[in-house]
Amino acid sequence: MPQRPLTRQRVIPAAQIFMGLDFSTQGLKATFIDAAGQVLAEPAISFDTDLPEFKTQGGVHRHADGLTVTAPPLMWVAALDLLLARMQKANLPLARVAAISGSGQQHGSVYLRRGARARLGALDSRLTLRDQLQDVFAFDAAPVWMDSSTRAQCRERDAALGGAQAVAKLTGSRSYERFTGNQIAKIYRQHPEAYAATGHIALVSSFTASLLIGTYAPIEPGDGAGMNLMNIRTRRWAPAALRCTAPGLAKRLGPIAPSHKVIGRLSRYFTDRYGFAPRTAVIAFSGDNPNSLAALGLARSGDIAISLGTSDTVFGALSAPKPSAAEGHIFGNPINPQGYMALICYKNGSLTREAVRNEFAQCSWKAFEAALARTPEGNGGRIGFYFKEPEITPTVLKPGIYRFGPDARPARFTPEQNVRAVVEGQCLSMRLHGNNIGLVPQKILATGGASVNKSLLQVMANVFGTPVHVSSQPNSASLGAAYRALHGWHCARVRRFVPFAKVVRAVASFTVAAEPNRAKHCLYTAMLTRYAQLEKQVVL
Ligand code: 5FX
Repeated sequence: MPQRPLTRQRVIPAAQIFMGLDFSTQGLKATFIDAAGQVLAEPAISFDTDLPEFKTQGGVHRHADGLTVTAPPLMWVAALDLLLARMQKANLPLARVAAISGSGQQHGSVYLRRGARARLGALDSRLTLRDQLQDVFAFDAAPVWMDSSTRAQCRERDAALGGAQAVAKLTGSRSYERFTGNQIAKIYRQHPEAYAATGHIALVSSFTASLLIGTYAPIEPGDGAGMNLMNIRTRRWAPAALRCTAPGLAKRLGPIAPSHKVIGRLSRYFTDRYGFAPRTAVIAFSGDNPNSLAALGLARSGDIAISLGTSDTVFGALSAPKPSAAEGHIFGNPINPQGYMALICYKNGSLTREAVRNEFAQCSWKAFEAALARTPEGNGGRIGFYFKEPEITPTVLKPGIYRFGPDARPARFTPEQNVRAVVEGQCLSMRLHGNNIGLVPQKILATGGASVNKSLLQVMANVFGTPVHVSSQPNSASLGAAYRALHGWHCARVRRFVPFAKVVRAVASFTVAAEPNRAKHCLYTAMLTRYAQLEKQVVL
């Protein structure tokens, strides 16, 4: 567990520290910061290896239909106790934590039986969370963001609300398979008895916040926008969107609360069992992408982040969003209650690059980088599409790999050409689809595991024609949650909303990792038109 010495805090009274938790797809991380925003410690666990009894691969269960992907919610419950116990053992000063906020993989939903609220409020600190909560779920499998099984429900939503563009205008995105409203509609149709037994539906973020406060936590507008149920402008549930999903939904979802709100105090379970202070504040939890936006302090329109992780995402802050049925999402901005963020999401991120590496570069990133270095920019006109998973952007339900030669006809690639094609294809797609929803960068901040890969960042800089910066702090979602804990705690203390940048000054520092080469950028600009044409062929 990496642990740095605690530094003296500078801005607000001594000794207080802040914790961000990130329930990501693959594991649970925490980031501790002091009041000046300096990172103190970052303990983490992996679901696959630390909780092997749940038998997940990459934190999920993929079902035989190739479309359904779920995770056991009890695993997230067990993970919380496990990580906190490790923190206690490592003597992290939990009693000094003034506020906690958190992050969850977006879109995933948890279905709690009637009576679960009372169970959350009466936890016995001598027993584990897992032992006390194993029977509170109406479903022991939570659909997650990788699920693509709700095409029928998406069609029904589009039809009920006046078409895909109308859904996008109302909720910020057209109907997407992984969006929670469509998952709820599927569960209601397929398991009406279990839906009837469900008293509360939470997102991964609000569910894990509920564990901490001992009652149902509200949903927050950054994450709530990933449901196809919230009016993106008013940040309230859209009655028409609820009506076409399932009956009695408003009371099962509960309220939506601003991102900086103190939603409760840490329950006695955690103060008694782990030694947190009795009045530790819990600030609304949000999704992983909105939290990463907070970590990067993205405020200006030309600053774009590209997160290279299990999912690849391209996102940035926007003041005047134009929701599009064609692609992309508009979410609430977690650090600006009036603002928005735009996001493009790819399911074929790190796992797909890894699959190409394993097949064509001897399972080694060094060999992968060397293959990139040996091949010319533009790959001699070759373009490849690698959908190892059903894809979100563009919508592709059937996995497949498509390779085209310079004459736009199907072609065979050498191992090295495959390596270049996967990287160039992903970067071209990000430029194409990002531009379509107003994400036109003057500067790119790259985060996530694969942002250590210099050759990949060089391709990115050349494709976009902008410098690419990286942070020394890769855990952006848990860091963003820690920053938001500090921000929410400060707003509560002064009893008004204070601009995020005034409270969180020490946003992670960045260094330039790649500068664009003008000639190569021109080459990629010419390639983009061909890429867009070929993409239409593979999507059909
Ligand atoms: C965003 O819309 C996504 O679906 C993914 O980035 C998940 O949030 C990954 F956790």
